[in-house]
Amino acid sequence: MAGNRTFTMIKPDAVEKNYIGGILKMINDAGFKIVAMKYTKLSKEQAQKFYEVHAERPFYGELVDYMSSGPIVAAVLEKDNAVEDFRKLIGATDPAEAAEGTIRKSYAESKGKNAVHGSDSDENATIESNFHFKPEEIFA
Ligand code: DAT
Ligand code: MG
Repeated sequence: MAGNRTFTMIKPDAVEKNYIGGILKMINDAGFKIVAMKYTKLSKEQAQKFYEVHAERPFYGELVDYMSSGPIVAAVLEKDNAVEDFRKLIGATDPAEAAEGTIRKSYAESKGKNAVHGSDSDENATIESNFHFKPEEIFA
């Protein structure tokens, strides 16, 4: 059965451009409830660890530098079928390929600076939520 939680980050490009409010509105309007949220900044070491699964990919260094370059918003979201529905809401990795009405179509600037992160599985949603939040920081 699909889980009911996913993890998201509003990335440095979107924070820098004052898109936090617009993105959170799209998230709420799509029926997601915010159950944990933090305005924070990743150290280079934290970004390396968070994106460890991409360590072998050619863009890893660029991704780590970028994700630790400025503040982000980290949040845990709740909704039925959360992971799949949130991936649909954010759209394709490359905003040029993202569908109309998706967050990345509306707010992302490039494949690297693509405004938001969304977990790709229930297992990773749990791992990523635990990376940023203690259980007692999540209020359902
Ligand atoms: P997604 O964020 O859609 O799950 P992913 O997991 O394949 O995409 O990649 C993680 C992040 O890495 C992505 O949000 C932006 C960056 N990235 C992916 N492909 C890239 C590329 N070809 N060039 C630069 N950055 C890339
Ligand atoms: Mg991914």
